[in-house]
Amino acid sequence: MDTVKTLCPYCGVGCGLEVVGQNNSNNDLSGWKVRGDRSHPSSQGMVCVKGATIIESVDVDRLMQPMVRDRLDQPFQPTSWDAALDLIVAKIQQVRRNLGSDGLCMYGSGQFQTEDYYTAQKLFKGCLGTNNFDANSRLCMSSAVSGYVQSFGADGPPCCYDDLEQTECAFLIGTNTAECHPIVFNRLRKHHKSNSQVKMIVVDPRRTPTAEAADLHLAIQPGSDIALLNGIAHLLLQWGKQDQAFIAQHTNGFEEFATLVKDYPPERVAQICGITVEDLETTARYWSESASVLSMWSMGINQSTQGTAKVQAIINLHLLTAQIGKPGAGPFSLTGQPNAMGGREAGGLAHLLPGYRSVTNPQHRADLEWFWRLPVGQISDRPGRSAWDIVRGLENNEIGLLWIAATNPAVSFPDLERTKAALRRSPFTIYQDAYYPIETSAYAHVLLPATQWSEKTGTMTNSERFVSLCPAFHQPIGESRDDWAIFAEVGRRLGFGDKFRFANSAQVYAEFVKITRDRPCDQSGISHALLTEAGPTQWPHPASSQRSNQPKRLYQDYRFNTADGRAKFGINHNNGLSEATDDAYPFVLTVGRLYGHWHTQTRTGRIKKIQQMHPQPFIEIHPRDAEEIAATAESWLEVKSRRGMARFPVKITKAIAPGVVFVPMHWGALWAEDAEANSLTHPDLDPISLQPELKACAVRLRVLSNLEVSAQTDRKTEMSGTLTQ
Ligand SMILES: Nc1nc2c(c(=O)[nH]1)N[C@H]1C(S)=C(S)[C@@H](COP(=O)(O)OP(=O)(O)OC[C@H]3O[C@@H](n4cnc5c(=O)[nH]c(N)nc54)[C@H](O)[C@@H]3O)O[C@H]1N2
Ligand SMILES: Nc1nc2c(c(=O)[nH]1)N[C@H]1C(S)=C(S)[C@@H](COP(=O)(O)OP(=O)(O)OC[C@H]3O[C@@H](n4cnc5c(=O)[nH]c(N)nc54)[C@H](O)[C@@H]3O)O[C@H]1N2
Ligand code: SF4
Ligand SMILES: [Mo]
Repeated sequence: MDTVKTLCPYCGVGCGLEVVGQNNSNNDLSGWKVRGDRSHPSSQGMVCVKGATIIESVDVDRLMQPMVRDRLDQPFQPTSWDAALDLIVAKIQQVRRNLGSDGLCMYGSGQFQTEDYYTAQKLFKGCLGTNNFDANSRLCMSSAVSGYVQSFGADGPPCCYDDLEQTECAFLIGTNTAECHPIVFNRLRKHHKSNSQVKMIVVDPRRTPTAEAADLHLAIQPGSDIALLNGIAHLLLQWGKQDQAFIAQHTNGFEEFATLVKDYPPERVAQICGITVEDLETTARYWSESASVLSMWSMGINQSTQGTAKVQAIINLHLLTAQIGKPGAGPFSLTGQPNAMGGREAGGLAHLLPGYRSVTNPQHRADLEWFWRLPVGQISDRPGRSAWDIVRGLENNEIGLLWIAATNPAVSFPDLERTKAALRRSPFTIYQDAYYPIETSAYAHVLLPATQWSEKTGTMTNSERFVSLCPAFHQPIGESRDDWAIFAEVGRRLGFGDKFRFANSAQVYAEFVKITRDRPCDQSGISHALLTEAGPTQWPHPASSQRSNQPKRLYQDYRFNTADGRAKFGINHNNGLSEATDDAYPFVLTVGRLYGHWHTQTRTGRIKKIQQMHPQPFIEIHPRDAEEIAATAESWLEVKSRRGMARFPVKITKAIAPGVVFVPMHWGALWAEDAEANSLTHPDLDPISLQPELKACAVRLRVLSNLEVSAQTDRKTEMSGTLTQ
């Protein structure tokens, strides 16, 4: 039997896995088993149901070979890799002639390995000279990135998981950690349970399993987080609980901040948030009385038109009280995807370059031009198209070639009807994924089969900056190829042979780490060989460093990455939701996740145990609201927003705040009829992070008649039918 140490390819917790089985000549994976790796520093042997069952999805419904078609209404025809790559290269050249390089566009994913990300940046931003590479992290972590940059001068979560066991007060806001980062939550929960003085506060309009475990649950109204955070600051200042010395020596903007929070007295804040003054005061008291406070957040904060401002408002509280750079303290964004962190390091958003660099910074562009041996001025100084800007570009005929990899925008983008209409306009779409069918395959002209976890070797960085190696341990399924290798081959065929001489992904990583040298995310001392020998390694890890003397936390010396080394208070008022409720659309819809499923179900929908755990979509509604619209436990609701419609069976529960309804994001067109959450959402963006407000829109509800319910439940989704639209 072989035992392979690897990383779970689902969430950003980044649990170490041990996969045990026997490699056989027919590539049969049925005998392989997965268990937690006790030696992994982040997860210490724990796994959740997703990690434990991952192997079951690896060889089901895989895309086996490249496929092509001229038009979306035609069936796909199998083709060879050579023919598919020649076609792609010819199209790229044609688009460059007709529209210039900015007519090309790639949309990638936090599920890429760092080597995939890096190769794509070199091809697009370097060789082709367009910054049109964005990733699904734009829908996920980009507000955390811009919040950190605004406050600290650089990205990078400053905390580590050891803080979970050292904190005196965990402040969880806009995160359902128990279901979405289960092993982080296990570690925190254990600490909380065994130390009575440790406090846990959860801020979420839903009483989630996370909130169930808290000492204090603040069920605030969606879109009121900044009022709450400024209200806490108001009380801390009123009580004189700020750390004056830290503020004076290490921050800027305090005076303005103190003036701002005068506008947030307790009564006003309680009223905006829909909570009691007493609960607000208790929260501020926990903050002020705890020797260490650790904030954690994810999509309930980031996915908002004020996402960056919300992140800054959280960080403000840490600056006010000097709760940073020490054990058990700090503002900790929990990364969603397994390698969204690696994506940030490799420059995988349309405004970034590898090594935490920015396309708008002349020195940063010059660094990369020199390193990649490109002519001066080759890298564009304009940020490329962010996720939603791809839809606008397609609508305006500005995109000639769209290349989508490792993400399923035909389910996960906001305003799906508009998104789908835009995808249908694309002159040429390449879709590179491991599975078939997937909702987005319906919008592709070329399908490229990608290898995935277990059959490709590469690195991923988790939420606490640990880089782990995920080695290939069996043959690729079908004719699938590694993402980085596909990008490199296209680069060579376009005439950039000298830039893509990589024989394997270890060489790609070795090149990448060189440009992280002396940058905040310095990992120039890490290599595939080191990760194999010594195991997961946390950055910063410069070439000269010893493993043992690396700081686990950033900013222990209180020197921030700004010009004067000081962190900055953000000055932001609470603007509320981008789409407020009104008489026509009186409810706030919020959309999120369930413990067992992963996003659009490409893997988890194909795992029996998980399907049984979450058999169908539903809508959560408060008993008071249910009574008002005359819904019973057996009802189905039609949900309409200004953009679309969906239908769900009802779940009446006090776990949701009155006036708010919740639906899971997991059911796209392949998995249920009319249950796409994003047919309802809107694409309004945060002006800085360009992240859409996927967490909230205004809807109205109608109870379906018995006749409508039976018609709805009879309509079975024909997978192939959906795919040839
Ligand atoms: N099981 C599972 N785990 C996952 C994933 C998955 O698909 N399935 N995906 C991974 C990814 S990529 C991500 S990004 C993370 C996401 O992890 P989370 O952010 O924890 O998950 P969500 O359910 O999207 O949203 C979290 C909570 O935000 C709350 N919320 C909504 N509006 C507001 C608001 O205005 N204010 C506040 N304070 N809260 C609000 C919702 O009620 C919800 O409970 O999970 C990762 N882990
Ligand atoms: N309303 C609403 N919408 C949301 C959200 C929300 O909370 N509310 N959350 C948003 C967030 S945070 C996220 S992260 C997105 C997620 O949305 P998506 O990224 O669209 O969802 P996934 O189902 O994770 O799609 C990942 C795809 O990558 C493929 N894949 C896996 N590994 C590999 C590989 O190595 N190579 C290649 N080429 N393919 C691979 C999988 O088969 C799968 O098809 O959804 C966003 N949309
Ligand atoms: S907590 Fe996240 S990384 Fe860990 S096993 Fe579960 S899905 Fe995988
Ligand atoms: Mo995400």
